[in-house]
Amino acid sequence: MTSKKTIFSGIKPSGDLTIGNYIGAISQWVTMQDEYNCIFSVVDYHAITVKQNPTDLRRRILDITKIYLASGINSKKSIIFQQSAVPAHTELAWVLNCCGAYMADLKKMTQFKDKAGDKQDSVSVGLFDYPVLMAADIILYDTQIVPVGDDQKQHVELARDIAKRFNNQYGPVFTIPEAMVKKEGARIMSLNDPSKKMAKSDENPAGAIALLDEPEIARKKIMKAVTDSGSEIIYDQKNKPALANLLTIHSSLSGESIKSLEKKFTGKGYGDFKKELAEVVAVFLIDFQKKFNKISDVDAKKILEKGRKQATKIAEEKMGKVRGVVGVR
Ligand code: AQP
Repeated sequence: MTSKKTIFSGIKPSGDLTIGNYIGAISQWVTMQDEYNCIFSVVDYHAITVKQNPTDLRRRILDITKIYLASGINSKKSIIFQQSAVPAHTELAWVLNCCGAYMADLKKMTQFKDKAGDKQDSVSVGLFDYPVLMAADIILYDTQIVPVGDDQKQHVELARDIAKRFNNQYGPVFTIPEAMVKKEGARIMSLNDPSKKMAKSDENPAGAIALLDEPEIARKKIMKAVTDSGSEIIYDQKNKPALANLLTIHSSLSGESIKSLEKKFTGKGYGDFKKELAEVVAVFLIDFQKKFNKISDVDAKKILEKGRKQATKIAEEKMGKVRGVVGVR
């Protein structure tokens, strides 16, 4: 590896990827490829923290790989690989469970509380422990920067704490990572409920636009999106959270600034704005899906295999050190 800083990030194949994943994560990664050593993973072991259909899971792993490529992740510049193909991730997660992670940390994780709701005693141990596997994913590669949406900041903070504790006990084995969160589009909200994040595993598909949604269906979802009271097109996160979310989506996909959108829609209403946004989203999806459909499963598998070899080399070297300092094989 060169003297460039290292970036690691990933997405779990737990549902169909949304424009939230694209705006908050993938589009940011694309622009970082020249400046950083980039490692992007399809983090499939994270997906099985909740029940998955194996056939769908296998399909989604390839779809995410193709989505990375269609978005502009270049396998000549970046490592693209499937997490479960590099066993060092789960091995390190176990070591960190024992040497670095505390129950109290995990109990504080808001994503766990949101996902488990009132079923905390009957969800899988994996759902509770998933931030430790995420910490392993990150620190295995001496990652310096983790580009994530704002919802994942807390997990990166935890990875830092775990790495520091491990280093305090065993010496300087791991680099301490930092989260990098984009200012705009860091959290795209549900189209039904602006207080909830747009999520790929949302049970109600009307709240999210999937990257592989039919453009006509996406158009209808935008037209049906909830709006706030009043009619003026102004960005006001506090009083007009639904409109603020739609303006962010428009600006992120069209490249037009929110200020210029406010100006363009002065004197016009929500209907006019939604119509234009529906068009912006449909045009984006048509173009994106054209690129996606050009990539075959065979090509995606070849890229994952190349990435597996590259990632294994780095990960095994680090695991060798970890096993040594801990005192196992
Ligand atoms: N709504 C969002 N807005 C901005 N960024 C988002 N991300 C996810 N949703 C939004 C970012 O995408 C990456 C995906 O990470 P993940 O799949 O490992 O986990 P996640 O954050 O739990 O994603 P989802 O879509 O919400 O999945 P489910 O519903 O399965 O839990 C991260 O960088 C995240 O910040």
